[in-house]
Amino acid sequence: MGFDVGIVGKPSSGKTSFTNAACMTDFKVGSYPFTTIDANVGVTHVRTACACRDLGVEDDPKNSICIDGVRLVPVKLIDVAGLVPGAHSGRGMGNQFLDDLRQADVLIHIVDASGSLDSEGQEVSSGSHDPAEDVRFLEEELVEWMLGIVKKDWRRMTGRVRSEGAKLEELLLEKLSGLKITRGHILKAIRASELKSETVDKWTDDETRLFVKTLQAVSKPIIIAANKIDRPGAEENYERLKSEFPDYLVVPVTALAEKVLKDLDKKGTIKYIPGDDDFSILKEDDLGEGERTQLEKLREQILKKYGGTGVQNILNRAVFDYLKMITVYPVQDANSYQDGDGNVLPDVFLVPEGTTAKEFAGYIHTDLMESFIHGVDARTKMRISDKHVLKDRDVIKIVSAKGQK
Ligand SMILES: Nc1nc2c(ncn2[C@@H]2O[C@H](COP(=O)(O)OP(=O)(O)OP(=O)(O)O)[C@@H](O)[C@H]2O)c(=O)[nH]1
Ligand SMILES: [Mg+2]
Repeated sequence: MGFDVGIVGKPSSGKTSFTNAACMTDFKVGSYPFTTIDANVGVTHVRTACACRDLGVEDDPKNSICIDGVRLVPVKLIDVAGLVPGAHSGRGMGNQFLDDLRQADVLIHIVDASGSLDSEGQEVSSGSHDPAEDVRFLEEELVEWMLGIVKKDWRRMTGRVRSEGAKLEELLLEKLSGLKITRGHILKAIRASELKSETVDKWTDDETRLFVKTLQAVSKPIIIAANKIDRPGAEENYERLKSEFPDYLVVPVTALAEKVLKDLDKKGTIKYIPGDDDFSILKEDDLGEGERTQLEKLREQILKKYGGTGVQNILNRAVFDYLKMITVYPVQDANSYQDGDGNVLPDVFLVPEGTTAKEFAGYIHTDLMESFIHGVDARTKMRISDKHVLKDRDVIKIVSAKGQK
């Protein structure tokens, strides 16, 4: 199972900087709008406590990384072109970037919290732009985009529901499946909007819009990165964003600081684990006087104050709080926690909360689900049935009729 996080926001808000910091990529960053045109795709990680620690074993991670008992699980980021008001009707880079977001499971909205860019990404004097406006217009654009897709062939579709008794959710599913929208998302959105699918031909424009807005919130929830938190005025705006949008998750972020720390860690100058609220200096001599002062400032004014640079924090919250994922470790030997090649706890999967043992087998391989016999909880060595609901950090062996994993 892969998870895709869409990185969205107006031009120059720091989307590519965030992606580079998270993925250690080198995509082009620039202080002028529309530096990014074609989407950049990178791989980063969410962090969780690794099962190796409580099992007391040394692990050999394959599909992920383990540093000092912290397991880093890969997720994909899609960094798209900047979005300007009216994009759905072709302004700026238009709709293309929206199409790049089809595969996203969750969106991180990179907001310039310093308020020094207008809604088109052009520099204005610091603090003169209200970032709350950006939050509103981005959602508006997404809803318009989805509405355009839903409304296509609307009359014919609603006619089929009325005269042929076709199911609205099935017709919508066909239209929207390319957007990673599931039947569950559609049903949830109809319910939450208090609408009836049988009478869809009588929905008013406002009701249809409400349904699409709910569908967007359910299928591609937005969380907000108050980026450039290191800049003057950003803290105030961050506080205001939190109080103006109590239903959103707003996380203070500095993509710039995260990149600095990771680069120094890569060089071996400091030790910094992404998401930590501190670092240690390993090679004092590699740092000039100015650099040391900058680093100390970063430690006090960012890491200590906000509990980290926010890059890792927002990714973790997107995957674990919003998408409600848990981590499960498949093994072939329930006693040694190894795969067939002797690797201890080689893989970890992100699966939705509520996943059963049999569904988990399906995530590993379709064959394994089809020939599923039972599972074994490697922590307790107990047999588990197909319907057994897995917990976070479970270590599971699947026993199937077609060989095992
Ligand atoms: N101070 C500070 N500057 C940042 C931060 N993140 C990005 N920047 C700067 O903001 C400018 C724009 O960064 P990009 O990452 O290219 O922004 P973008 O959103 O990808 O822009 P487009 O691709 O044009 O839409 C660059 O000058 C970055 O150095 C941050 O956390 N703090
Ligand atoms: Mg960019």
